[in-house]
Amino acid sequence: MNTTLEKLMKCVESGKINRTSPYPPELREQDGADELARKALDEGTTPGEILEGALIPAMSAVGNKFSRQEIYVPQMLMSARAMSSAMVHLKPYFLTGETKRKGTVIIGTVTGDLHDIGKNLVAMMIEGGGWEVIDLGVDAGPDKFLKALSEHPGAAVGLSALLTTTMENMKKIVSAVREKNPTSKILIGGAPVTQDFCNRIGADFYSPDPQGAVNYLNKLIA
Ligand code: B1M
Repeated sequence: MNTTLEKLMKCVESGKINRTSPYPPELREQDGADELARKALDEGTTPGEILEGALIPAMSAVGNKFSRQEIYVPQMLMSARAMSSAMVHLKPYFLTGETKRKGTVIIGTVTGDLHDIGKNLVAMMIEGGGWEVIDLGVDAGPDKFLKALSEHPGAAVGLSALLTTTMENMKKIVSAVREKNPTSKILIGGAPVTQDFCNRIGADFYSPDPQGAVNYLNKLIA
């Protein structure tokens, strides 16, 4: 692996977004994920190599640390932001189809629910895992998911809910998706959601944290 990718990986893991980011102190006034992703491209590293060689392993390490409760939400958010600042440079190559992603995931917080901090984290971790993410935002109901699925046939669907009242709305979305797109996999999460609830509404997978969602998606294409 070349040194630019090693530095990029370290910046994403430690949440250093760009040169002006003060954290971590030992990297102060050095390039961050933003500048290093640009540099790697200028050196001739392909977007796929940058994703596979730096961003995915860094986000995977961060996700696993979070699952083991070795780091907290703010640290994971900083890493996700660093990853996003690198992704800005890679996105044009994905949009032209020059570089392929693993697949597409349509994600949203369900009908009636405005909580999006956890959903955004999950979306960023999935993107960092090499997937294209279509984010429907908050208060997303069956119609929005079906419309997005018609534009991205075969995509997986991710549902998030934070309220015991709105988690019940997941069932309607699961039924609508099953009826029109029976092959689409549906994963769910959010603080009040449980494995029992997942079984009850007929979703395919429940994850309590972002890395579990990424691992599940990766297994689908393994
Ligand atoms: Co609200 N709120 N809130 N709130 N809020 C809770 C959820 C609550 C537990 C607070 C409480 O009473 N103790 C409570 C719910 C009670 C219940 O239903 N059992 C509650 C309530 C009642 C409400 C309102 C009804 C309050 C009111 O107006 N009376 C109202 C509802 C508005 C609505 O949605 N219609 C409301 C509003 C708000 C704010 C707008 C003020 C704000 C949201 C801001 C935003 O999201 N942009 C807010 C917040 C911030 C919270 C708390 C404090 C924090 C939620 C959060 O962001 N957690 C929360 C109390 C708490 O949790 N301490 C609370 C951090 C986030 C990283 O975790 O979202 O769980 P989380 O996501 C995790 C996992 O769950 C998982 O991965 C993430 C990272 O680990 N995950 C997935 C999430 N989605 C996943 C999807 C997956 C896989 C994993 O696959 C697809």
